[in-house]
Amino acid sequence: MLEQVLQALGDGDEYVSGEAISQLLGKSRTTVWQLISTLKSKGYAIEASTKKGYRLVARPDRLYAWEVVPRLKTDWIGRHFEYREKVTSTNDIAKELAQAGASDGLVVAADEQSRGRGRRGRGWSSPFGGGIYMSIVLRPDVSPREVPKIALVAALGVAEGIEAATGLQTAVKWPNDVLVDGKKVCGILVEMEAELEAVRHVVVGIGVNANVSVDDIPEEARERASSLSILRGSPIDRVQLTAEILLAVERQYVRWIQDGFQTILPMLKSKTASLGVPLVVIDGHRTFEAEGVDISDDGALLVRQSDGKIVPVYAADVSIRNA
Ligand code: BTX
Repeated sequence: MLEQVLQALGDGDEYVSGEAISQLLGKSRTTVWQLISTLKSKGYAIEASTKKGYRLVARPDRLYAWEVVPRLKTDWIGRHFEYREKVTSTNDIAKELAQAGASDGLVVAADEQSRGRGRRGRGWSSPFGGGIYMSIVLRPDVSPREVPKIALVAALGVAEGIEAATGLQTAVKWPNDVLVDGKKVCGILVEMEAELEAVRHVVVGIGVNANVSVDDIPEEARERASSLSILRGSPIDRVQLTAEILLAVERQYVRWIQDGFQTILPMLKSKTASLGVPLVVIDGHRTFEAEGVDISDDGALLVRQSDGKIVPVYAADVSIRNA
């Protein structure tokens, strides 16, 4: 119903009479007035004039489903969009919904996370309204061994989406970060539930520092991380960014499923900041210096150790070493 009132109000160029909205909705003037009050309580600035009616002056910077869904250009990802103001972690909610049978492509988004998660038990700072915190439920018909590739497929999509929405140049840091000007602006956390040979569902959690301020980036990460608004020098429209990211992630995901990882690889390699540069690799308990050489057909990062030997790394933490 709120969505319909917003549609009736249009882009706010003109006043729309209460009578017109009431007719459009088939509801009483009192109901229209109540809906307008609800919209105001959700952050919409609406001018009311007894003679002219209502005029939408400003929309809140929120990831409400009725804001995001009309701007989606995807075929199926995000068409079912669950917005929550504040959650522990969108990955947790997405996982619960997936276990309860949520369909392929469901997106859970929130404006704040109290326990945003990174990889290996690390945290992801998720201040209110600062970032995009969302999780996509996917049900790919692939073997669980293939699933780690999804982080790369998603990272490529997010990188493209950020470029489309902001005009900033992006790079992918293997396996799950997106960088702008060498700074981490996005992290991706892929979690799955699987049986021996079949994937039940995958949850792709995407955290993007859109309008996050420096103070909200954990101190230990400040040197290596930033936000899109800081790097571009102007605020980011999170709704538009969300729509562009979902479109590009869907495009790359569909290419991977239909045409195979090889079709993604050239693009991925050309966008990967981890190749041809000195790296520090933390692989389990082993930390070593190496040079990024290539990404293999199975998504591993191939690195040249100091003894010249080229080895694959699969689930490591890799940082680019300042020469
Ligand atoms: P990661 O393990 O690669 O990165 C986590 C590390 O990054 C932390 O240890 C910290 O040093 C640093 N860090 C924490 N918060 C930020 C931030 N906002 N910006 C930059 N650096 C930061 C990356 O893990 C995966 C993150 C996924 C986040 C999404 S948000 C939606 C979904 N829900 C959820 O709980 N996680 C995912």
